[in-house]
Amino acid sequence: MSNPTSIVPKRLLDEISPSLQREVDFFLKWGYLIVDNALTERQLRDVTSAFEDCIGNKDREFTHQLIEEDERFDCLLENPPIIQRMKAILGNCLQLHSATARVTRPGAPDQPWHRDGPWPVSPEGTPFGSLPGQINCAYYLDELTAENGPLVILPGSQRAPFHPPAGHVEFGDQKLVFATPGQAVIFDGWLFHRGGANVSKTDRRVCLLCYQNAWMKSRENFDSPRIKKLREEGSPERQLLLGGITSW
Ligand SMILES: O=C(O)CCC(=O)C(=O)O
Repeated sequence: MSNPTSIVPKRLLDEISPSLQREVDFFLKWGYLIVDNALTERQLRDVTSAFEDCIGNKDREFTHQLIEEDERFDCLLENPPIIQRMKAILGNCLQLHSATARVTRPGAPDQPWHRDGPWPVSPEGTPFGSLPGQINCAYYLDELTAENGPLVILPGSQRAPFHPPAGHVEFGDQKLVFATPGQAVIFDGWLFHRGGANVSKTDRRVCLLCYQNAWMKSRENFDSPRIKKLREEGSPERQLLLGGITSW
């Protein structure tokens, strides 16, 4: 694959509205954002039925190649309410880090606290301004409850210069996120987070689309058949998102 520089955005950041700026400020401070109406009813129906066909009835917990699974997941790739916020936070040079789906079956225990990457953090970043920058976007397809397991986060922990504790101890200022289908929860990959135990009788399903700057290494290798086709036929933005620039 050659590197088509024509797909590189002309500007790193666009002007943003005062209300979007408030969301960016909230995200930078607390490390998460809840986006209402992130999916239309139609998109939610399509994604949920694709999830059931591909993963729900199968004997597996994850797919790490969500976009490869079914075209009904394509709407998650460049979903305007999410991409608009990702660009306002990360800038216009966006690339997909990974697209995953996870099903937490009845009886699954609490996840341990974790961050999504191994890189160290300093609250101020480096003098040059770099921080590990990877933002996850979780679309829960089932309403999160105390029974099926909320998303548990520790707001502000994305800048903590230490790793999360082992296990799933309770923090006094942790937050339980009871997301509803159609919402999206955007969170900094370095935020301490974990999924709660599922003590209900039904599956708990989530799609996780993770974004980063296009100059970072991704987890997706972007060479599977559907991804290649989507990239070849896609807009410059989609080409960049799907790894159109392979090396510098
Ligand atoms: O299941 C959840 O709510 C969070 C999933 C998660 O953090 C992960 O898969 O790394």
